[in-house]
Amino acid sequence: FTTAIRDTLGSPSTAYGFWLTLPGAGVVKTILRSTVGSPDGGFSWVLVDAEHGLISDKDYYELNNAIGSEGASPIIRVPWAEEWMIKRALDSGAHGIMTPMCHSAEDAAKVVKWCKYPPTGSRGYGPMFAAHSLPRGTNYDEGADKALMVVVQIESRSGVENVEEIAKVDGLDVLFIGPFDLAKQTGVVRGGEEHEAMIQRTLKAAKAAGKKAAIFCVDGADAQKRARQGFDMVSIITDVGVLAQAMAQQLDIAKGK
Ligand code: 3PY
Repeated sequence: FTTAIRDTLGSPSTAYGFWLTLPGAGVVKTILRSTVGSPDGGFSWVLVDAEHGLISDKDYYELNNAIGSEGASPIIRVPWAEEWMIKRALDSGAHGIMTPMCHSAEDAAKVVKWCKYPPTGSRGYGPMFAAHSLPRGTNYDEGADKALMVVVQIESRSGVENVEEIAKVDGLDVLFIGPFDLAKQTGVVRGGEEHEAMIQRTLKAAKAAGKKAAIFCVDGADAQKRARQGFDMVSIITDVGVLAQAMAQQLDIAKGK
């Protein structure tokens, strides 16, 4: 089987997604439906943020089904790169996993191993609900290892220093830059020259190894810039970012400001 995100990444188009930090199917379905009718199909993925968002593993099943039913792929960012956390996210129907803070090829190889069934990896077996976010009739057991996306975040000094080795790890699909943590962890200015050099190095390493490159963006203009630079997957903004901005703007209009 395949997924919306894998299909989009296999085509020349950029995969546009957004950051979900709020639980509840209503929020995510409302956002996904806002792009219905968009000529290029709107969003192909949603990052379900269980690291920093208000989302916990009890929310996964509902969110995965809601996102899958709108023709997009749920990618769960687990709180940390831990085998049991990855297993619970995949068993709830995530189309992909993202782990924070990948510092080395060894870190990346562990994540791949935890995402795949034996003999390739060590994922425990129990996908009673995993196919519910996929079309009826999906042969989950047969296709899971190939179809589900393995994504690691590059957002530390050692992550960037080892990025060429990380990119070569078999079974890894995407190197995802977290620009905020990258700046904090390395002590450089976000948006400054050094920061940008680390971003470009990661992009280049991903491409050289035949992997996909992704980045978190703060708004549509930022996302457009990154897509033009060759990033395969861009997150355009967060759910709460849009809510806060739009509410403040409408209040200003109402008050004639
Ligand atoms: C970062 O920018 O550090 C991220 O992980 C995305 O929010």
